[in-house]
Amino acid sequence: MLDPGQGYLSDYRRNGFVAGLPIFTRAEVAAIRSRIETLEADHSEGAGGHDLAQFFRVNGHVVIPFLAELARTPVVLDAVEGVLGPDLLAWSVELFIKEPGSMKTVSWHQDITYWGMGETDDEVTAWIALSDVSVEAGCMRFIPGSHKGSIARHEDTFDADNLLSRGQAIAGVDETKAVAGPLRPGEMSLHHGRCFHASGVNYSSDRRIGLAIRYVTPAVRDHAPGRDWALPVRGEIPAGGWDCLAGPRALFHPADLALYDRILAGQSATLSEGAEQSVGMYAKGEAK
Ligand SMILES: O=C(O)CCC(=O)C(=O)O
Repeated sequence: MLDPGQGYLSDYRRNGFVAGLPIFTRAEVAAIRSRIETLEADHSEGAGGHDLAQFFRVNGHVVIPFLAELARTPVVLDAVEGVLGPDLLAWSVELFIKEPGSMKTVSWHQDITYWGMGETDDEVTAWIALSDVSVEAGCMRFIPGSHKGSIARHEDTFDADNLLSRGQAIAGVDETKAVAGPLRPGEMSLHHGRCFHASGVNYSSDRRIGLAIRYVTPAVRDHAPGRDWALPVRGEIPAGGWDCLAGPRALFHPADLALYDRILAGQSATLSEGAEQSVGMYAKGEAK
């Protein structure tokens, strides 16, 4: 387990985020990145009516075995266990890729706003840099302590250059209080589901690649409406609000693709609640 004496837990609790935790060596990062880029080279068309970019952006762990494996990385789970306790599920595995020269950004938001999890403290994102995620490359910025408040009002922008599904944004964030969380390749940040965060354009000459794994505890959906799915990754998962996944059978296995569709339909209903236009769930040609 990462040593709580290193201060990462007290930083996380005080600020709602912590950055710079060492997870993968440079060689491990290169191997992971190469697997991602091989998938891009060989399977950009995706499968089952979804292109690869959509799988990368949402729930890739349902159909890509390698992404499910990454959600079980012991050193990541050790760090997350320090925050959430011994019983853990991975709710989503996502890749945030900003190509050099693209105008993609992420507006100020709190993750759990539209996830149907209420205002829980029991969700955390482990975000691992698979490239040099410097300030220049558009690393995340956070507002320290913002997780201590409630969910703020978000406005939908549906901006095509926004990587969020609704382009949702919190108005009036005092950016003078923002703290950047640059990460070297292989380093991780953890952020709380109510911590305000955003990220800017990638001005570097390399792709900026982040692997975001969203972890929850069994208790999170006990009082939430509707269905949702997650992958048990550590400890004991008592009967609760989650439909549990075992992980994909093989890359793009037809049964897993069918499950992917069901999960997307369920989550899309939750994510779209209150929106004035349809929420694309990152499908090709729709607002990302
Ligand atoms: O990768 C980014 O720039 C933003 C990621 C993010 O908002 C998240 O992981 O919650």
